[in-house]
Amino acid sequence: MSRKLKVAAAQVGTIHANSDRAETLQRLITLLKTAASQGAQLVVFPETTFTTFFPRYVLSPTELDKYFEKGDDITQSENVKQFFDTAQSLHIDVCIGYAELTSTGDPYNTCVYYSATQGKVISKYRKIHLPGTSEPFDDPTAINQLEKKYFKPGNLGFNAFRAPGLVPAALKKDTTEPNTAGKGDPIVGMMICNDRRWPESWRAYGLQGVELVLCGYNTPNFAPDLYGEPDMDVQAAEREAYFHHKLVLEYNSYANSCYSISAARAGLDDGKYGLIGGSSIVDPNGHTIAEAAGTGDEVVVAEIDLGVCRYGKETMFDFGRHRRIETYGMISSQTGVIEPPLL
Ligand code: CDT
Repeated sequence: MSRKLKVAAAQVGTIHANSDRAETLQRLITLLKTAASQGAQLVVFPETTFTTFFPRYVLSPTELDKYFEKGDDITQSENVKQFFDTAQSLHIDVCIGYAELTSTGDPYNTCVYYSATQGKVISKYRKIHLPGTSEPFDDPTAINQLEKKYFKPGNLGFNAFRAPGLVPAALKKDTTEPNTAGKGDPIVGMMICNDRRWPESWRAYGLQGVELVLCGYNTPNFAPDLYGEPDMDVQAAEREAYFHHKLVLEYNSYANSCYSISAARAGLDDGKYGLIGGSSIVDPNGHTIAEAAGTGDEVVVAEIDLGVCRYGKETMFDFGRHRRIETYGMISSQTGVIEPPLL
């Protein structure tokens, strides 16, 4: 059964610590309009899209506060309302990341799925795998990633959901059709940046029949205190960062027979903090079918057919037939490594 739709990744180039928020918002709206003009029905934006990637800085509570959107409905936030109003008027769905401060004062690294058909946010995800450290490095030249200091780990789990209005004639709930697998509105899962490196994130969605994984990211091209090989120069580290980014998207899209759309905050922030590009769309066989060319503002578009997800889900990765959960216990009961005893 063919279920075609046009999707896009909106890559966002350099945003400095002192970039004007209103100007940044206009750039995002331009990307939205570009995607719509190319027929995209859904656009994925990066992690913490509306500002620079602030977890790299050591910030006072007052400085930190300005990076967060307050309250429980991002679409009504004064700073960004125009973005969602534009998505509505263009009739385009959006997944976008932001720093969330809830009405009860809890900080999360969050993304939402805004459905133009519904005129509201229909799903929210809060980043579960927060990388980096809780305190800054002693070495003042090291690049920090203070996500564990500034955010709480996500508390919403990996909940897949159906995105209405994207594919024509989607099978509805009251159907008399006994086999609904591979029919109906697209099954979507969201994750944020570092989550994509963890197969657990993908498999949690795979077990819900996910067809489209959406992931925004801020991936440094060079952060030797945090990842890569300690002796790598910037060029080698950057090559490795691109390689691992592509590796995890291609492999996990394949192993869960789903499409994935990833969107980068890219470019050189403040003249010294480099972030990789590589925004892409990957198919259920693990092939990258569209990819950003550079590290600036750029829209990557592809027509996809969710029907293609079926083959893998019904053969190699038919979980119901092939998974052996009686042997997987330690995956959910044990966090760190316990090596076998020495002989
Ligand atoms: N933002 C984010 O999660 N970035 C991590 C790298 C952090 S360690 C440098 C990532 O997985 O890309």
